[in-house]
Amino acid sequence: MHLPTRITSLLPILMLAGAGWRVPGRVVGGEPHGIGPSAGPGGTVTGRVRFTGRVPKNPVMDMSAEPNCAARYKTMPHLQLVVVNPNGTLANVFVYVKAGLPAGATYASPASPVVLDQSACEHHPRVFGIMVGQPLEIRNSDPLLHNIKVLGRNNRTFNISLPAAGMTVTRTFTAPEVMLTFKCDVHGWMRAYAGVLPHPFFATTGTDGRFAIHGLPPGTYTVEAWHETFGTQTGTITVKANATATVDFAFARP
Ligand SMILES: [Cu+2]
Repeated sequence: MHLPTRITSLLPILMLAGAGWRVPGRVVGGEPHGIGPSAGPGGTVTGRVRFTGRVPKNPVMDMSAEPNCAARYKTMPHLQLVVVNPNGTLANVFVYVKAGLPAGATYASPASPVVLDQSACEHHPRVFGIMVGQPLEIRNSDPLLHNIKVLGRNNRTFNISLPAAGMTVTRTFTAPEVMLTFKCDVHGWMRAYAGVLPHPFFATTGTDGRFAIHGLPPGTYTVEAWHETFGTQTGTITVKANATATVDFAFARP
């Protein structure tokens, strides 16, 4: 793996900076990264994803096999299997247009990468969308080895070793797939999920449980909401030009 000289020279500094880094063990809601890339003028689909019922407790991560990770936390963090926001909504829900786009329409993928960071022995973000052909920059911000494995059904499976802080590798995906699973061979608790789509009409809920998908041509669409623990739900929505249509979802503990 090629490591640029500039990064190599920074490694000792990055490793020193990482050595004193401690993160309180708390449930971190999804970042407010919920807006998918805009596809120009058109209608908007927006909504929120509620959670009903008793909030399940996420198990504590077992970092006993990796003291270097455990040392980063004052108290052990919890798995992020279900992240319910204080307002009763659900974070880390991937919402996307599943059907209804004009037949034969194609959409250019952005040149700007989506970044998947390995930080404090977790993937960040945990749930995200990316277009077919769009670069995914996989980065290690920890001064220890992460081995990122992608388990694809439609895309080729790969396995990337990033042994030091500051290392990055870029990959692209060739086919739509909802969802691709990312794991780390070294740290069994690490998980991330990517929705790979041939269009830009997707978003992920964050700390407010909301999503917004912009730039849809007028039409009737099937919109799907995916959650790693609760599965999928679909809704049907009609979008008019320059107008906002709302579709809400609600997941409950089975
Ligand atoms: Cu790892």
